[in-house]
Formats: sequence, C-alpha cells, structure tokens
Amino acid sequence: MGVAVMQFQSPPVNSLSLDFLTEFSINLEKLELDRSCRGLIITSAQPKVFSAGLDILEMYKKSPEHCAEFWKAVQDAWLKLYGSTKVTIAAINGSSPAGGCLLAMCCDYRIMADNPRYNIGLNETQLGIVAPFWFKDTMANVVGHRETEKGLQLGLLYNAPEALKVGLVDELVPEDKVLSTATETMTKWLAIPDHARQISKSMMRKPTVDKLLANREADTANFVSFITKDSIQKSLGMYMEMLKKKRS
Ligand code: CO8
Repeated sequence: MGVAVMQFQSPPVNSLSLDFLTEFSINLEKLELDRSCRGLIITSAQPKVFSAGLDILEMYKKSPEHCAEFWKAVQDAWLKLYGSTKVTIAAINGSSPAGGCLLAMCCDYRIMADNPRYNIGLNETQLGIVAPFWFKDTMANVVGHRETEKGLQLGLLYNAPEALKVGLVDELVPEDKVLSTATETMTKWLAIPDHARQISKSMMRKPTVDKLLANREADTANFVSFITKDSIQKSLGMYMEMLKKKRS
C-alpha cells in the first residue's frame, strides 16, 4: 500500500549524529519524490530507546564550523519531516528525549509503548541549553502554549501515561503492538484522498516551516555562538559525566 517503515539503527541509543541526520534527510527526500509511497512510519530497531536526541558529542569540544554544519543538518531533517507531504506516524517503542521527541512531534500521529519507564519531552533546560524557537513551535502545535511553557522551562520528561494525558502522544499500546497499531492507523489515514489531506496539513504547518526558512542563517549563528560558550560547554561536559555515572 505504499508505506515505508524506517527503523532507526544506530546503537546504542540512536543519537542523532551528523551522519545519522544526513542519511535520514536523504531518505526523506527520496521518499518525498517517490509517488508510490504515501506514508512513512518511523520507529527504532534498538531496544528501549526510540532516540536519545541530538548526539551531544557533535556539540562538545567541536569547532564553530563543525557546530554550524551539524546544526544545518538538524534544521534540514526537521524541515523535511515536519514539511513532509506523506502521512507520517511515529511508533515510539522506547524513550525519546529532546531531539528524539522533536522527531516524534514532527509526525502526524504518535503511538507509544505503554511502559511508564519510557519517557519523552524537550528536556534541554536540564542540560543547561535552550530548545530553539522551532522546537518550541513544534511542541506548542502539539500540546498547546501552556503545557509547552511548563514543559520547556522545567525540561520535563513525561512518562508514557503522562505524555498521553497532555496529548504529547495520541495513543499508548502494549510494546509488542506499537508497530502493528501504527500500520492499522496508517490505513485509516490513507483512506483520505491525498490532495485534500496534504493541503490541510500544509495549511496547519506552513507558517511554522516558513518561520525557520526565513531565519535559518540567524538561527545557525545563534546556535553556534551559544553552544561554543565556555559555560555551556561545561554544562554539556557535566551532563555527559552524569550519563556515564548513572550506569556505574
Ligand atoms: N548523545 C551522545 N551520547 C549519548 C546520548 C546523546 N544524546 N545519550 C546517551 N548517550 C551515550 C551515553 O553516554 C552512553 O555512553 P557510554 O556507553 O560511553 O557510557 C551510551 O550512550 C548509552 O546511554 P545510557 O547508558 O544512558 O543508555 P540507557 O539505555 O540507560 O538510557 C536514554 C537511554 C534514556 C536515551 C539515556 O541515554 C539518556 O537520557 N540520554 C540523554 C538524552 C538527552 O538528554 N539528550 C539531549 C540531547 S540535546 C538535544 O537533542 C536537543 C538540543 C538542542 C540544542 C539547542 C542549543 C541552543
């Protein structure tokens, strides 16, 4: 029925490295041009994690040039997924913090594994960094202004039941049913004539997409100057240490 399933496969935690994002964008572009493809399901091939978000190592102790290149790849992936004309469904079979949550929020529909140990949200402030305006806009378009204000300031990671309650995900199902439910849901969405659905999608999303397109350069410059600050680098370093200690 023309549905692509993309399984993230970048062990251990599907962090969004420059390579990952580049390949992701190329695949999205190919699907966009493929008229036989009408829908896309994104999911993870890794156990317990959908995506750990942006690869912190791409932003830690890297040159401003590298940071700029990385950031453009993040923008590109968002523009392609958020602006996709296909039906997009996130089959969230594990935790999905920060950039992982962003990818899920770009989709038309979100199905998450009903497991309170899995969480999802824009937790950037917990790392001492700030989610840019288009992350914020994407979240506000999903859960509304008030929940976004709270979620962003506190860097909230919602467990699966909480995420359902605030509307960050649309449905919780048992872990082994996430993909099959995504496929069933896709069938319902594909019953709608493409052109009417696509115009409706674009009507809802175009202002948000246009805002980044009009400010891409400034957004990149802003990211680079922020992320290369000593104090921010220190926060990232401490956060990485904390992730490592958590295991030992
Ligand atoms: N980047 C790089 N490495 C990571 C990341 C990451 N995002 N997440 C985890 N890792 C590494 C860990 O350090 C660990 O490495 P090692 O094996 O060398 O110790 C390995 O991956 C495995 O991680 P865990 O042991 O923590 O795996 P678990 O299965 O226990 O947990 C989680 C999985 C829940 C995903 C957990 O790893 C986690 O919480 N990760 C951090 C997630 C996070 O906070 N990401 C935020 C990234 S920032 C972002 O996406 C948006 C930035 C916007 C920038 C705006 C600036 C202006």
